[in-house]
Amino acid sequence: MNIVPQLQAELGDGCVVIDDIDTMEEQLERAQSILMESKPVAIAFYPDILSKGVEVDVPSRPRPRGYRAQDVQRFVEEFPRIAEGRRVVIYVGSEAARWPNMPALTTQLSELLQAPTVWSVNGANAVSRDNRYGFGYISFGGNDEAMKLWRGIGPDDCVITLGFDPGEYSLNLATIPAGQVWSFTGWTEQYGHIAGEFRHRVRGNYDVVRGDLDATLREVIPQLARRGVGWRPAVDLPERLNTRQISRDVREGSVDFIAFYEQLHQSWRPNSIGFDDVCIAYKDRQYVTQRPHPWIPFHTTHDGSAMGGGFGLGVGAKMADPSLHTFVFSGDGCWRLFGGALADAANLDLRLFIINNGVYGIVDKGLEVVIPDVEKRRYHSSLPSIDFVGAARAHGWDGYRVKPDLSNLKEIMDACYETTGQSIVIDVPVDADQVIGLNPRLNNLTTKTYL
Ligand SMILES: Cc1ncc(C[n+]2csc(CCOP(=O)(O)OP(=O)(O)O)c2C)c(N)n1
Repeated sequence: MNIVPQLQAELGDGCVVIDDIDTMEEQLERAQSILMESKPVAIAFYPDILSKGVEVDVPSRPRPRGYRAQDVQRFVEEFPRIAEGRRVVIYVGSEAARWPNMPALTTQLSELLQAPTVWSVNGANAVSRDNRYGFGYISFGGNDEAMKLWRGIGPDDCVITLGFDPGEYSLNLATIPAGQVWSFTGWTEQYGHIAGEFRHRVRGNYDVVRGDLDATLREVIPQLARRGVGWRPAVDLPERLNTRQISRDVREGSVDFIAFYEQLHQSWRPNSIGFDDVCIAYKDRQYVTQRPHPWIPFHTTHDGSAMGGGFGLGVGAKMADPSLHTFVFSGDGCWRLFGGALADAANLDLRLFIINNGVYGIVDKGLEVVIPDVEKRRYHSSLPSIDFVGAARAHGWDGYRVKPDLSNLKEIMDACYETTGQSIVIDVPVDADQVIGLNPRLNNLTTKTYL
């Protein structure tokens, strides 16, 4: 099977084919420059290349960093006048999470502008949990306060986007109905852009401030502070970001998934990283925890949304930096897409939680909305159960099953933070009917689209 045309179709220049050993350095340099633009790369080697010995020297060449001075100048001049007396909302997207020190910078900006702040699930990594102006995650698995705020935005409001996640899971394909949007970005060819911009996703005025987000904010914040930012209406700051009542009454043998995530949130230790696969974890974790944790950035796979991708990200992260405590949260359905690869990752010290609810849960709950008249057995969503601890051991991993009352979760987390060299599967029994994070995407879906 030739997968190169498929990779070229998906990644364009990011598909680097090495078919001539003499041009390998050049090709790897090209791959590096694409990665420096935060874009994905797949390298395909012809088989006869793989069998040759070669010395390559491709030194790391960081891309030039900075911001466009005239954009910053214009913003600091115009902002106080345009935003005078108006509410300013900050939206933090995943681009912001690329740069160091962003949690401190976003807090400074929120404080300076007295701006309620929301974030996409990957943008959360650029937000501090101590940001008083934090209203929460929006859209898929979004917090109630953040959703109320975001849905209430209208022509009188201004929005500052730090990065722009245009996808279905972050903006639900909607345009931002604010009267004024300033889009801060250092990227020019982002997914979903038109001519390097997101003007088509904004109802009112749209201005771009170009530059690396950390460099731009380090310039903008002191300049605005000196000039003054004008008057703004007072904002009531929420302490708790959720208001829905969710049943804690779960099927016998299952954990209360809210309590599970609350306890996990207290258990993280420094130098951790987490990945959520395409399962309820990628909407329920952020709903329950509300704010990011400083010791564990989390990345979810909602952009491609291909089940099993979270496992690959976890393997990649661990191989790139073995010192990172690496946690993957996947579903019992997703397992079916990577289970055969387990033996190859047995000695990676990976930690894999299987959120085991016995169904393709997102599909099962989604179809109730999309095709309400079809009887449930035709969803084909129930999954024959697997002994995940047994399967883990059979593949050279260790395995644990979380007790319904969570009484062994502390012991499991202690084991997760021991670096023994052996990977661990943790089976988490969950009741599929305990619906926690919401899925606003469902309202867009019809029988002509795919879940
Ligand atoms: C490769 C792939 N196939 C199908 C889908 C559609 N899909 C989205 S979520 C989902 C169910 C996932 O099931 P599971 O891993 O058990 O997680 P749960 O939703 O139950 O938490 C499916 C089939 C997808 N996103 N990717």
